[in-house]
Amino acid sequence: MDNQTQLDAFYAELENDSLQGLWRVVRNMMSRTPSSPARPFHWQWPRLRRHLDAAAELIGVADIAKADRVADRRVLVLVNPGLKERNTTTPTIAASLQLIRPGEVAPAHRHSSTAIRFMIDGHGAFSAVDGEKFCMEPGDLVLTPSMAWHNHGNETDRPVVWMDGLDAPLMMQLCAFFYDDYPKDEHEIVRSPGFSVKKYAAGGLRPMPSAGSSGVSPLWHYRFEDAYRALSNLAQVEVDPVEGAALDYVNPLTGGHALPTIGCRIQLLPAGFAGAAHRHTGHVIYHVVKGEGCTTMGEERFPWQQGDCFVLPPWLWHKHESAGHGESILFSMSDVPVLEALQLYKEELQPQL
Ligand code: 1HN
Repeated sequence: MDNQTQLDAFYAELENDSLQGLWRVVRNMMSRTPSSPARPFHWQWPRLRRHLDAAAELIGVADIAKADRVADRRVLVLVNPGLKERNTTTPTIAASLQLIRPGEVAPAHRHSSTAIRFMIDGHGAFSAVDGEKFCMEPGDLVLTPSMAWHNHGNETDRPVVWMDGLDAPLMMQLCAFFYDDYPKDEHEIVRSPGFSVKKYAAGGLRPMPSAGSSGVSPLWHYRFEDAYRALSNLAQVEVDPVEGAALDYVNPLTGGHALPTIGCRIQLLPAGFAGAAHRHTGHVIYHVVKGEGCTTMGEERFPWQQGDCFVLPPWLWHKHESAGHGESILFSMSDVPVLEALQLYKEELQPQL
């Protein structure tokens, strides 16, 4: 037997005994610097809107519910071209856009996956989370902590669109997914409108924790009005060379991230802002709330406008610029809280040439 035949036979025997030579597979298990199947990618709003409107014509939420009673929502997932088989935006977070027609109900369910809604278009549609109804204006953020019951509805006379962010891919990877349907379409409302904001948005004063407080923020509604005022104030006194004026959504009881698995941030880039380049671990999904500009990721420039979404993979040099004629605002979701919890968050400023 020649050497190759001997080796082939050996490898076949190993496989038979559920073993593998590390030297044959190690390249798929390790990389010298962080590598992700996610690619830098950009979705433009006019196309997103067109497809959402087509989905609104073609697909009824009630029809989805009849076909498959799991997560019956009219949702378009932003599928990263590097993650087609997994139908996700990054390996940790799936971003999607959801359109709800007037009078529609997205039925109540809950899951171990943590979620957020970020309102894009429309006034006054709601998401009800564990018995409180949150009416959303554009730019508002609503949290759906792990295992919180949630249903959505639109009692206005126009369709609404928001962005969903779920850590479902991470939950699947961790094999920690639980899912339940609620026996009724809508969960009972047990709290008065504005309860969460009245109790927990105390403008820098720390509210008293309620019994059973967990690490998750008890404030579930962050209004754009408040975020914008804070951003504008900040931009008057200090603009970070990389991020512009940036604010993270936090748990008002602890000052830590609002959610354990999805880091939410909003940043204002003043007119003509040309950010310095940096790179860090973690994936970021951006949504353009306002304005026009350009983000360079690696060698590629991605010019963006209001409504667009784009993805930044880990450890890729990137920088943000805002057009000269006006300020821009970016909302983003990242897996940075997970990396921080595991002491894996690292950041580098690109050396100036
Ligand atoms: C989901 O349950 C919702 O509850 C939205 O509104 C988007 C994307 C993937 C998996 C479940 C919702 C989702 C989702």
